[in-house]
Amino acid sequence: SEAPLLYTVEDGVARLTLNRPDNLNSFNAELHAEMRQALKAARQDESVRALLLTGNGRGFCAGQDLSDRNVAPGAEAPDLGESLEKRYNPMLRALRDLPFPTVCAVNGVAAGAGANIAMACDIVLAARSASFIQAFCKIGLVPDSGGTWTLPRLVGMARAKGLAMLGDKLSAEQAEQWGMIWKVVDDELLADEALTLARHLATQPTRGLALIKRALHASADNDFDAQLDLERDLQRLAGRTNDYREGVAAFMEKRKPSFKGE
Ligand code: T3D
Repeated sequence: SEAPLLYTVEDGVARLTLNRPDNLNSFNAELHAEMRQALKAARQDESVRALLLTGNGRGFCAGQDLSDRNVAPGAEAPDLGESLEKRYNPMLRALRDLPFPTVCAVNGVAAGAGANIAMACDIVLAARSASFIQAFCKIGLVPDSGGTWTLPRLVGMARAKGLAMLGDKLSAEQAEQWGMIWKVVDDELLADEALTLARHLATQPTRGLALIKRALHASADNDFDAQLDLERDLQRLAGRTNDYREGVAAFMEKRKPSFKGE
């Protein structure tokens, strides 16, 4: 297919596949528009209880399509602030705020915004041959798409600075060892394992999982005391869900729970 993004919903999983393989699924205006639509559709579709993001071809995503930027001598400088404000930032907010789990299957190189979009997902699996590159510094830019927030929290400031200021390629295995991603998977198993994981998550207590995300996201800016208060508030909500009732009942009756995401 020629569409820059493939979107399907099956078994409670919205699958988004970046599909500009000839330039490693880099983002142009068209792909941005389709991502915006797909994230909105996934959020609004009540059958969707998990999202799976991946890429077609040998790369996951090479970030901004640099062939879309006119840097000829004498050309007016493009307003990259506007690009972030209008395109990247809304995409990252929409992705991170989804009220169900997001899984990223990093099938190949993830560079620039591509690396940081992956890290904005809840669970990141990467093919053994995949890699992560904070490519921004090599072209005079700043890591965006949340990278300056995500990276130091995942790998610590020393490693965040090294990655962001050197732009070295980080192997998937190193990324796993550093706690930047959840897990490395053999290349030929990645697609299946990621789909199985997303399908599993789509059968779990969706509202509880959404509250877990809220709590963990908020922890970055809260002290211990504030976080205890937040846990109280969110647990109150979780305790009112049908899935909590079902989970406890199934445990007591020694049977498998059947969660409805309510
Ligand atoms: O502008 C704004 O809106 C601000 C926001 C910025 C967000 C950002 O993401 S800035 C960072 C942009 N990305 C990069 O700087 C990464 C550029 N790409 C690379 O460094 C390398 O391609 C990779 C390390 C990712 C992969 O290297 P390799 O050797 O495996 O592949 P390759 O040969 O470089 O790339 C394959 C093809 O994809 C090639 O095209 P060709 O020669 O076959 O016609 C290459 O030009 C194209 N490609 C790769 N990345 C991009 C790209 N084309 C346009 N934009 C790209 N980002």
